Amino acid sequence: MTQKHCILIGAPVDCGKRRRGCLMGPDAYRTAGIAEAITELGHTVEDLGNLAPRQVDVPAPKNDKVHKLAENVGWTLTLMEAAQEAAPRGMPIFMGGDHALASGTVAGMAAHAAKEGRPFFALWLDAHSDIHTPDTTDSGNLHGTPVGYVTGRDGFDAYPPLPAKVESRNICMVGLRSVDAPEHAILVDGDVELVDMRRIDEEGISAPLQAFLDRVEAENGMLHVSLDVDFLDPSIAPAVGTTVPGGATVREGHLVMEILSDSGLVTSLDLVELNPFLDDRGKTANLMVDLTASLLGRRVFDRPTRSKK
Ligand code: Z70
Ligand code: MN
Ligand code: MN
Ligand code: MN
Repeated sequence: MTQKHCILIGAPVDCGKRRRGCLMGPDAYRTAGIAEAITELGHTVEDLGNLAPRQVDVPAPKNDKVHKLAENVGWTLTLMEAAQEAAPRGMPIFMGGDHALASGTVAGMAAHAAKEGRPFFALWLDAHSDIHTPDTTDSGNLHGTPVGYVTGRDGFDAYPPLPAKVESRNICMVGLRSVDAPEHAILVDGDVELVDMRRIDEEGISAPLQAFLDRVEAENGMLHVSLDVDFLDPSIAPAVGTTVPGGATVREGHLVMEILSDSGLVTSLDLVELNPFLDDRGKTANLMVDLTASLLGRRVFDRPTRSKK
């Protein structure tokens, strides 16, 4: 694959839910050797260190369950700006941090794509759909809302105005197995591409992914990948606050990353929801780094591997 300049951006966001620990994520990825794994593949790496949220005042949320609104808005501002600063220079890799960070990274990357005059697509690898709004969330955890924000749903008045709305038909969610009722209601009437675990079991993970990538390619789109640890099965990726059984296997995870790598379409990546406090001797951090390496071209063999008769 062609050489990339990868820009590591530490986003120790821990305000998107109550259970703490994701703030240690960026350093766990560094400890697991993310920079070395990338340079080994022939790419260059720059590490911007860990960012901090902008300090902002916000009005009290209508829904009093909402947790740490001001800090979430502050991170959104910081990361929206960081994405737009980094994107013209290389491939940003946002090391989370919980999934609330995607409000900033996705909005920022969408703004960058709009500036380039290219359509923007997002691949959401997650057990959850994260399409709540601050009004519909029952948990009050804003890591369940980034897709709601970037698609321009109502209820985000405290957040910065979106520089560029993401078209819901340009989002593909893969790995779904935990969707709340208000999210279900939006999704069944909408045009987000939905690949739940049943569809993966019946069709395999490659066919629906390839169909989405064909669209991205046909439209010369930019593609952001948002990888939530809970996309993976908790038996192989235990370092996550919300474990949902029945997730992707090691092999499905790598296959997705290899197909993405072959496509050459990915322009930015989030690594989210890693809680190193819950890990088992670094196994989840190591797996996330291995998946990143597959996305950036690591292979056992280049295809085809069948013997030539
Ligand atoms: C649920 C909520 C969520 C991630 C959990 C869960 C949301 N829909 N997102 N883990 N990444 O609380 O809104
Ligand atoms: Mn998520
Ligand atoms: Mn999730
Ligand atoms: Mn809920």
